[in-house]
Amino acid sequence: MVEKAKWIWLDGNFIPWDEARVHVLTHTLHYGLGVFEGIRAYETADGRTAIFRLSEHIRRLFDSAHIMQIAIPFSRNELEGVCMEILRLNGQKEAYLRPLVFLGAGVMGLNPADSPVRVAIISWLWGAYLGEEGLQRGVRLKTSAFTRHHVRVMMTMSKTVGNYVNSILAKREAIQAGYDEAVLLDNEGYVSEASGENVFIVRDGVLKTHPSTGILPGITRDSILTLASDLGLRSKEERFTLDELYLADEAFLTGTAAEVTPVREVDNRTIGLGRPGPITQKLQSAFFAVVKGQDPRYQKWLAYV
Ligand code: PPE
Repeated sequence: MVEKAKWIWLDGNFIPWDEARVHVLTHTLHYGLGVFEGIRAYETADGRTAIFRLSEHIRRLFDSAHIMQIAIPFSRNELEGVCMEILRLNGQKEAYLRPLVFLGAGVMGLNPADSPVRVAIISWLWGAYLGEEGLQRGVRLKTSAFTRHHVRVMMTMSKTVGNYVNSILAKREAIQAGYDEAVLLDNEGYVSEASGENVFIVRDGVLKTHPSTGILPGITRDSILTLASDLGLRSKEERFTLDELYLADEAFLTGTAAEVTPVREVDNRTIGLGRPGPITQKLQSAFFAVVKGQDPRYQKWLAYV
């Protein structure tokens, strides 16, 4: 269960956590058209709090809404300001921020043109998404029987609420089979993404990840590609097959919630030596140094509260 904080921001006001309720006619509850973000704020080494890549996340929220033809009744600046303010009001040094844009109550049926657009921002403490042990020692993945969204079925660049039913089906299937996380293939059989993360492999020192088409192009994925290049590592944004994943020297997942989580096994095949490899470890520590404000080159990615 999520640990309660004091305040939630809803439609322009901070209200007590327990009062942030919605009507059962809320359109998004019925049909899944809504968009959201996940953003992390970290306590930096000097004791301050910084939100990681805040403007990129809020920009993606607006991009998601644009794709879905939802007009957000606030500006990007306003929502960035709320993300800063909610951490102060809730007294959170570290938190996961969840902006959610949803269609409110009133209209039923599949033309939501007149639905009120509502916006919430919630902040709570979220530890290691795939477990502390997973973050340290690596997780076990299962290939899902469910195919990831095809670009003619869903808009994959939009972080749309309804897109996540496919993720839930895959995640639950993996957990029930005793794995930590699901990896999904696209309709042609290439590795696309995990239920809530992008996937990277490393072979002979070269990184590979799915091109940004047909997946959610993660902000963590982008950060890792930048860090890798600055560390002098070669990366390719190229599709790869499941056998390539099995044969990787190293593999890892990236996401705001999952951060940089090593993969130690896929479908009962050990990846590399079955523990986080040297490049994964290097990128993981580079990532944590950046989010904790210890790398002056990436201060531009931090919005200090
Ligand atoms: N793919 C999917 C499908 C996805 O949901 C995420 C984030 C990513 C890739 C990575 O994107 P980014 O966070 O920008 O690096 N998943 C979010 C939701 C997790 C949840 O369970 O809720 C997240 O990590 O915040």
